[in-house]
Amino acid sequence: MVHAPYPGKLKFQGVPSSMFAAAGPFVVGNPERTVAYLDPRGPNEGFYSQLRAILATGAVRALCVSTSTAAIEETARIAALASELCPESLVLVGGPHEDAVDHKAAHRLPGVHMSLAGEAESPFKWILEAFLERDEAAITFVEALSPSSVLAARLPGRFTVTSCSWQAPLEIDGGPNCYADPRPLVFPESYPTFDVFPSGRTIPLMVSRGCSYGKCTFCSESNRDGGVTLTKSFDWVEELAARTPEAALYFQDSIFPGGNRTSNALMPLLQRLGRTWGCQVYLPTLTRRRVEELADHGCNYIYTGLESGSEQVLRGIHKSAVTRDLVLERMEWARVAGLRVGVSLMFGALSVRGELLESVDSITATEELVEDVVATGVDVAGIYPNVQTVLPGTDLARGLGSNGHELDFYRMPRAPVFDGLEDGGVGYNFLTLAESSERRVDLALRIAASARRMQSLYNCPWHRARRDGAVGAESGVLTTSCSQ
Ligand code: B12
Ligand code: SF4
Repeated sequence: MVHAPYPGKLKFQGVPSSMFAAAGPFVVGNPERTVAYLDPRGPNEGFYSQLRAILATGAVRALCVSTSTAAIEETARIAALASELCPESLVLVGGPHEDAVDHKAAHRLPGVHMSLAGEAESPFKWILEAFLERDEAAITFVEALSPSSVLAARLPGRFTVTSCSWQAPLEIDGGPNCYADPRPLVFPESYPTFDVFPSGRTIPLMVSRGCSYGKCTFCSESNRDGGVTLTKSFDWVEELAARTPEAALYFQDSIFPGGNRTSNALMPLLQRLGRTWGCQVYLPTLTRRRVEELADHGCNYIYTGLESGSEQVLRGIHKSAVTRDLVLERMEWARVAGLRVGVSLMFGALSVRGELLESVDSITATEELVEDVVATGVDVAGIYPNVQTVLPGTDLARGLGSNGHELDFYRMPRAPVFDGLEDGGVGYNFLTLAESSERRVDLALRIAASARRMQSLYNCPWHRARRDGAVGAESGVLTTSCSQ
């Protein structure tokens, strides 16, 4: 399993939860097989020589790649390497890019035999098992696999299968996915360090899927149907924590879920564990009581997207409830409760029609908002400036498409001026979308300068470690030692 390297600046050292979720049922169901993973984070040459060496051993029967859109050119490079070094091995691609994009990877990337979008757990297991039980080359296997044989397997979940030897993708609705619970089935060999927490290690985990708000035009999360799925039980959180004593917990759910079940079951459990923990929040739904509840149960860090200080920009990206007054009120509550905050900003916003919403005035408004946040006295762990990147499957991408900007999500344009930002150096944004004008270039320089200032003033040690290149690769064998 390979988590395709992200060629920009990584916001978090999380665990590749998408990839682990896809692989979980296969790993659990095939204990005699070895499933190894590589998570290089960035596309360094060390990773490619390690991959080359592994593929050249001839021991890899299947290479499964989980890719984001930004990493798609790296995925193409990985598939090409596999074709060259182990042409008989099956190359299977999936992940956030495949889930969202119209043109599927098995039809676009040479060397990819099959790709899976959506709830891939059951088809992933079924395809790999079917391939591994035969002793044949991948191309022979995929050419013999017909859409009707996949349909006949009656696999649960909603997913799309694409084969390089079929004309069109096959969309399947097999009913409820029996693996929808966010409870992890497989685990990495070690966990990363988040310097916002005092402990040496942090366990990233999720107890829900989806976003309770889900309306932001630039976010793929908004387009997932079915709302929020909460885990059925929380007892596994305790087992997970016990695997790494002393580690902090970081809930990487898009938005940490609220409601009675989290208050009555999860919060007391977290308090009992006595670990520090953090989570991601949507400020408009954060009441004063909720802030106190988080702090009283051991939470010491919240991360949130403010995006912009301009009302016009917020309206244009459908996040207008995150007003300046609301932000400052919530920051004051966080200060009183003793919570540290991490703040994400998004410069360079476009409307769904493709008009540039950002201006010198809106940049100034965002700078003022940041100053006002800091002036509340809340403990700011970091300010993370991004540039809006167009992701496939979003309202933004669809709107741009109907306004004459059909984007090829297999080609990632670069904007070196944004390389220092968290997001922006890779992909389509207001600068790389079309011919750039002098006004857009000036604005880009202004954004880059503003972002640099914020980063130098307010960034936490964890950010500095990444900037200095301290983020290493992660690799190992997937284990399943928690009770299932
Ligand atoms: C947790 C999380 C992270 C974690 C883990 C990332 C990961 N993909 O595993 C961390 C912190 C590392 C992370 C980083 C980033 N993330 Co993120 N992240 C998420 C989040 C909130 C949840 C992902 C998750 O675990 N979902 C639950 C699982 C079960 O569902 P799933 O992801 O759909 O996975 C299923 C399928 O994709 C498929 N599948 C997955 N992998 C594979 C592999 C194979 C071989 C197959 C066949 C199938 C398959 O099966 C899975 C099970 O059904 C999502 C939002 C979301 N709702 O998905 C954003 C999201 C995936 N992230 C996003 C982005 C942009 C990023 C960053 C680029 C941000 C940044 N600048 O740092 C980086 C990229 C990292 C990288 N190396 O590629 C975008 C991706 C959009 C896109 N089209 O690429 C999302 C969708 C949010 C958004 N903005 O819209 N992220
Ligand atoms: S940006 Fe955040 S709040 Fe908006 S839809 Fe995506 S996950 Fe939800």
